Amino acid sequence: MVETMVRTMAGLREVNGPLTRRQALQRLGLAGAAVPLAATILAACGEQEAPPASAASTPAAPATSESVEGLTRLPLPAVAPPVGGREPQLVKVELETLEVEALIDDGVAYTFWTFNGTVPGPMIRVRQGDTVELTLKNNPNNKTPHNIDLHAVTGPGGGAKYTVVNPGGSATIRFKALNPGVYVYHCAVPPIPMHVSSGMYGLIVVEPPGGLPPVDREFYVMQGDFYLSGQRGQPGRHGFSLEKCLAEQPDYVVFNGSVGALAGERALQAKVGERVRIFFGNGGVNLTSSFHVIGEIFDRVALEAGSVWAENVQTTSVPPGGATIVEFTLEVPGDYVMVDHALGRLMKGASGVIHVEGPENPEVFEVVVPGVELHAGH
Ligand SMILES: [Cu+2]
Repeated sequence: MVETMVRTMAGLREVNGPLTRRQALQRLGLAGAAVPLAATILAACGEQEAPPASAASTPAAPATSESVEGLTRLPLPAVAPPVGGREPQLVKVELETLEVEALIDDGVAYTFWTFNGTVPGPMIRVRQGDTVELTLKNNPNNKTPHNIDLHAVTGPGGGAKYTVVNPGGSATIRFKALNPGVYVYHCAVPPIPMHVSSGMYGLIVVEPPGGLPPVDREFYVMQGDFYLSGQRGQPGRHGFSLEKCLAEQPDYVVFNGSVGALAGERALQAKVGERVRIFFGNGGVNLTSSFHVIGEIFDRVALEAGSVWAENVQTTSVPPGGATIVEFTLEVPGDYVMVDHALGRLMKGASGVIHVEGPENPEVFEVVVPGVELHAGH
């Protein structure tokens, strides 16, 4: 049996729109909460309150500002459906590389290099023992050759050597998914750090026989660090800074391609009583993530997305080119903020929200005498 799993832009969830800085902060809970949230965390660490991500204190670099009118954030990729209990089969996957200019922050555009126009690229989901036939197309409007290295591939270069395609071209490889787990895929055309840190990464989930245990909700989140010409928050159109990349000093560290990509109307949604699973990957290209959900404890974590599960974990380490699965049950309603707990990166955009609705649960959490509310005013 041959199942075709061709992924196109039309199959992706179009949920993005331009946000003002205040809207983005509000959606992050930052206008009244995300800056205070950061302030609270920093205060708890004995640090001074830092300015928000875009409040660059240094003068803007010249010659990068042009209008970003008409540009929006990238659309978000969907979670691929579970494999279930089926037998191994041939699975066909088609990816297209797209170089696309989009907002990484309010008023700040970056030329992303992508798989299928999203950051991360589409989630590929197969069963252990499947043979995957992967076709990589390079959009004719692109300027650069691209390829793909999948960490789920057993073979030279993870497929990269034989999938280099010029604009307008395509290449196809077949590989057997030998090992279960969650694996990063990425472009590996030199300069590799430029391709990867411009957004060319995604996850391939290889489920074990019988599939992963069912949960109520699944989410797909990837962290990435971005290095721009010009300053963080500087309005205009920006390219890539190799100098900053090699110095490992990103302007932005974000989940799913932009500041506020998973906040406000685009926050992840769940209900009290549900069990959720996050497939979390780190595209990097440089920073290791200390992945944490504020106000939750991971009931179990697939360490480095391998076959060993740890229980009752607060923060899990996810290296560049690595991934994890975290699972937890939601007992109390509210907004739960996903962060890289290297919290300086919070000011560079590394947060996203899980919005949980449902009845209060005073046995688990109750406000007895509230403190004062934090306000964003300075
Ligand atoms: Cu590339």
